[in-house]
Amino acid sequence: MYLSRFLSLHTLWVTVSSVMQHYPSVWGHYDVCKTQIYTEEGKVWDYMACQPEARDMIKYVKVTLDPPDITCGDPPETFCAMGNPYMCNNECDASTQELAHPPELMFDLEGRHPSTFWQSTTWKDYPKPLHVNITLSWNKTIELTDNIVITFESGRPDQMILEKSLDYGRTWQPYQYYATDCLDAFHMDPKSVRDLSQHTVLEIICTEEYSTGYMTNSKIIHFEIKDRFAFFAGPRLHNMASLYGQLDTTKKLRDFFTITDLRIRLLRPATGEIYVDEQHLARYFYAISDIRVYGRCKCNLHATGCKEENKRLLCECEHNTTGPDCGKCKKNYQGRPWSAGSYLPIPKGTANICIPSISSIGIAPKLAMSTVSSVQVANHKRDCECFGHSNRCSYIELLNTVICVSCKHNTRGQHCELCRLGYFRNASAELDDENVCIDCYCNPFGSVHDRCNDRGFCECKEGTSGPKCDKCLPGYIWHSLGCQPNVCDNELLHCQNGGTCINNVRCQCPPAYTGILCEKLRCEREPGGCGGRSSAPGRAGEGAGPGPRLLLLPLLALLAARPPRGC
Ligand SMILES: [Ca+2]
Repeated sequence: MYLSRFLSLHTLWVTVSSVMQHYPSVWGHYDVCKTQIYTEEGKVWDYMACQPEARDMIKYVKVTLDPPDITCGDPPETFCAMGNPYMCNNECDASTQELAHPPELMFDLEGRHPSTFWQSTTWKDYPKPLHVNITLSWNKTIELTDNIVITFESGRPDQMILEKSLDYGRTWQPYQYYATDCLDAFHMDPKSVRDLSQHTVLEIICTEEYSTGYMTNSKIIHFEIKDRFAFFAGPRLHNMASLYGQLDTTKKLRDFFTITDLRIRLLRPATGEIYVDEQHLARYFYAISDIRVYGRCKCNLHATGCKEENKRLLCECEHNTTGPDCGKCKKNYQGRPWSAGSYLPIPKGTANICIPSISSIGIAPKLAMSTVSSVQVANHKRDCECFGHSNRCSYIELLNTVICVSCKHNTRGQHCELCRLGYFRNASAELDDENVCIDCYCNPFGSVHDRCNDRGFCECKEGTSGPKCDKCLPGYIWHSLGCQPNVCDNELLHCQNGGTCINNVRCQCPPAYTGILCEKLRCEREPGGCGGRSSAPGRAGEGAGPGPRLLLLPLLALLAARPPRGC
């Protein structure tokens, strides 16, 4: 008794602890691309989805300013103090280190006092706009993992657009608009990221939160990555699995957080007032002390390392992949098309490794199709990936590919990843579940065939309805062979000449009438027809036609021939 209780507790603990070790509580898993495991075939590699750690991406950035001569100090000029706009004897001089404000001071180590900062020329050409584009380029796709933070030394600009590029600066899309008055500046209603939801998370908004003018104490502007993550992962990002699941299945969402370049478009400096003080234009300029961008190299879940080589970031690709983003299979590893790794199933994901090209793994090329075990194909089962529905694969020379054979559990396809005809995908089961495919159960009489769509709906014959085609549309009635149109009803198809509709399938006609709706005189079908008698063929509604009269004649003759009562 005690022993069995102990054993069951022990079993429970083993189960719980094995589950626990698969669910790391911190964000930062997917940090291993492969491990060695022992199987009956010996030591083999077990592969999993992996990604580099998130880090400070500013170290690797290249900055470009447009116009190129927009930095102050060449020639030297004076500007008004940040805290006191009427003290206008500060100097910017590019040729003197202490008085110069070059762009690199936006990216140096902060924390010292006073801050180091880049500064533009003043707005001396007013009313011509003071426009500056600051472009940050990585020459590599980056996935953002934390807020973009820009710290101004001047007041935060009255108007600014943060833009992103995904194609190395060829095309740009807005990320967020910033203005003291969104409606006036960009014809947009002001919004905060907190006004968004899971469904509107990709909306590009204009915010007034960070543009409160010259005299405000706060100097920081955010682009809120974490608040957007929180719509999926919860307020403290405790459910990253949910976010990863969404990123895996929604390309648009993944692309939203992916960049190669950022562009800060400064459109109007902080004025702090409605009107620009034209007597003191040295009050107006842009100055930025710090820009922070955190993210990770995008390696398509095929690398944990990302190194700088010849001033360019490159993924250190695993899983037999190559390219700056591990975006293709290595030479001799093109046994199937390249595919990005997947975060699913949580927590180890799916590696989708590139497998050796068939010619490089010693399969006899003369075979048009040969059934071989996974071990023969490439020495480990990974090349025979059948989601547990088969353990046998074939090599098809013509396609130069390996396919699963004898897929069980009603599956089919190269990796037993599809359902057999007559079955549909169980949306609540994983691909490796034995119950992944459900029988369509199409009614054999009501359906065109036994196949159904991905929601289990069958294709119905005329007059038939219902997901399984086992119901009849109005005007139809189920016979032994499916739905047939009603012969008669009480609406459109009336039985005529006094006929009665029986179960919608036939009219029971008076003896003198015949036809589907009792529309014909029976005598019309007899030899000689209806003779000289009125043969008005039964018109609809003509219940009192010649028929009843014809019936009455012999009856009256019979009555007349009867002897009087009482004799
Ligand atoms: Ca700085």
